[in-house]
Amino acid sequence: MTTPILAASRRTRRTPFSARVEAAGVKGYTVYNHMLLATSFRSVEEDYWHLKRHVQVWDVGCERQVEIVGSDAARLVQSMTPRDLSKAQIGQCLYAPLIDEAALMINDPVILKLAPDRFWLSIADTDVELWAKGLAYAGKLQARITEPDVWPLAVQGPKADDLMARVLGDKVASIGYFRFATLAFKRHPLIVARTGWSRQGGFEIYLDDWALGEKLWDALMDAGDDLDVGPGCPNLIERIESGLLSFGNDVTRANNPLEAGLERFCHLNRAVDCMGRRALEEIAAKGPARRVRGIRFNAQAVPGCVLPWPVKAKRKPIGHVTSAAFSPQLKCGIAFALLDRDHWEAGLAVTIETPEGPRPGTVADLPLIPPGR
Ligand code: THG
Repeated sequence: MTTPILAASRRTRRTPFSARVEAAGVKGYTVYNHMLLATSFRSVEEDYWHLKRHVQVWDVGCERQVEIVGSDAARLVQSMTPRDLSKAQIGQCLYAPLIDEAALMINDPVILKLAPDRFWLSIADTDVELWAKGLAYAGKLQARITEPDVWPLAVQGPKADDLMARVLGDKVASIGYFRFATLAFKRHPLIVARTGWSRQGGFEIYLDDWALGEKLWDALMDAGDDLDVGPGCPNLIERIESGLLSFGNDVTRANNPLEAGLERFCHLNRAVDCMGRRALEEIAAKGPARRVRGIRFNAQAVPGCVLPWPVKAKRKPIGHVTSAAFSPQLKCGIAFALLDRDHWEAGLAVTIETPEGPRPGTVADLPLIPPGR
């Protein structure tokens, strides 16, 4: 069998860090927001241990920014999410589900409030720019919507604070969780946030000057020799252990935020003027029909392969697995699964129909590994 290759073109856009990612020996890519995103460097499991022990630099330039500016910007952003943004502060990052009029998920970005009338939606893999432009046009809103030239670079892992201080100064220590500040790199101001798609701690640097990309990458790599800094990317094992949902995999356009387990970001008891409010209230009143849950299952290894996999209880279909991996820490298979009501309680015995045959498992709460363990 020949190994399929991903043919790059203008549509699979590169980032200012792409040449460094290639030089570092990237082993695989996925496509995210029409851009290349690395999936492993050494192996997913080696990358996992390195991320949990040291510090990694990730090219997450594919986390595109949808910039919304104007006198109606705040109103437009609020209309897209059930999370209450009325008390959001400048300098705050807010993880927020975006929903349509039927309360179905559009995306799950991190929203950065840059000014009272200026926001960045740091998006997952759907075309939020098109959605927002359509809403602004139809609603005759004063809002300019663009995808600016900004490419986030994440620095993740337990030694991220040390490495960041060496390159961007001691001020990084004072950035709170889900807050951002503007710091200088070679006299160029950059937005730096304490966020990132792992639970190992770290930052994201929002690079807005292509020419500085390789200089920033090299500065981080050169400053961290003794910290065992290395290239990395969002890690499948770590993110399942930590309960970080992947839009398009674990949550899709067919799901609402209550099914996704994002009720803590749905403020239906407040005066939130969100277009999906009515629909979401109806779903909340009945309770969601299914939910994203964790599963632990018997396995020595979990090969990367085509999902979803059926999940059964007492031989009856109750849902499907949307992401799976072998957890070196828990020493078993771990998965996200979308499970029907009445079959999602923790401890329920299930069977997962993997491509290699049925495997016994147990439903578990998320995250599968609580923070700090
Ligand atoms: N960083 C930035 N942009 C992004 C991502 C990111 N865009 C795409 C994707 N990731 C969006 N998805 C998520 C999912 C979860 C989180 C962040 C982005 C996350 N969640 C915290 C948690 O679940 O523990 C909750 C955060 C909170 O309490 O507000 O971090 O990673 N720039």
